[in-house]
Amino acid sequence: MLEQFERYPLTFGPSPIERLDRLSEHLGATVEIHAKREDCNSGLAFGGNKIRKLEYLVPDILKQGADTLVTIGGIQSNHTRQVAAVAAKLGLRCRLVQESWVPFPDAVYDRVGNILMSRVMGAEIELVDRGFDIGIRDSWEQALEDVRARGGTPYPIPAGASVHELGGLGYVGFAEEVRQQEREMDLHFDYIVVCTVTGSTHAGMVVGFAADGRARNVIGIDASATPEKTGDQVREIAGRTADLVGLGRTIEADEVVLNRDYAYPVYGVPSDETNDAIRLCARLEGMMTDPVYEGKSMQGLIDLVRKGYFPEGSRVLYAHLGGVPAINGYSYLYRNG
Ligand code: 5PA
Repeated sequence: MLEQFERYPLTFGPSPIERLDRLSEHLGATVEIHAKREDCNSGLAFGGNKIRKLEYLVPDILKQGADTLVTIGGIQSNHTRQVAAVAAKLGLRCRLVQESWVPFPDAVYDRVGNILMSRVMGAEIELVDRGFDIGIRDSWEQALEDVRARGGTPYPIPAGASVHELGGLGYVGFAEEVRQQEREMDLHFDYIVVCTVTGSTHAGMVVGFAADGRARNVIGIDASATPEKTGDQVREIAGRTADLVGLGRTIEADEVVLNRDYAYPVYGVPSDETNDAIRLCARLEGMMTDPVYEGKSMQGLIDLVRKGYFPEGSRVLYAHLGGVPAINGYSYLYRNG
């Protein structure tokens, strides 16, 4: 579906798929859990899901002759760190708006992890004291204006690259990559579990897996705690991306499955159950997840397996989308492990 689109390679190639045998056994061996390691997909500042999305934006960035990438996220945004890395790799400037999306009081929250790396990679960072919202923000539009006023040519990348017209393509590619890996591994995944916030990761997968009838088997775990808005955005991006790639049919509203049970208490703050899931996965598999995104989707995966949501014998693919650097911003919470 993607032959007609240019892709600028930023990843190592297909991300590895790993069996999580000890986690599967711990949960009663009723299902076989695998992880697709998008957290190890690139050498660009620890990689993650945005790198895969940005592969389809870079040709447009270069075509437009932009000199500054301008994007937005929370203080511990993984997206902004990945945009900073791509800007460095391409020799472009980077302007990041980092808002106070997470009410988290750790003393080092705005010093370590993602924001530390973005600073080291030379991004210009503006801290803005505004709360969480996945929509288009004035602060970001002002940053674009500011770059123009200084004589630069900005390239606008919205939060998570999600509502960018090409933002859904990367995860259509993910589905195609999984199909190829299934052929090589001679197996078939019955379910895909993915963390959802700004929506283009999930939306791209819905379109990609719609091609083989598995869109409803992509289980989005909301981590935004604003699931109405996130769900609408996933459906909007999926519809638009289906047209763009020529899927040949529309996406039905019920093909977007978004579970809202694990995002509590709010975006960016882990519940006790999220922390239990992070520790369990770390101790059984040596696989780290973070308190904002993947810890919540890991909690969802574990809970859904325990509840018998997946029929016995199912193969479940957990999409590990990255995000571990943010755990440094929660240093006090995990001071004893
Ligand atoms: C993010 C997003 P989507 O935004 O495409 O729904 O992806 C959710 C997601 N896992 C899942 C990780 C590790 C993520 O970083 N992060 C955002 C960020 O600013 O980092 C866009 C919100």
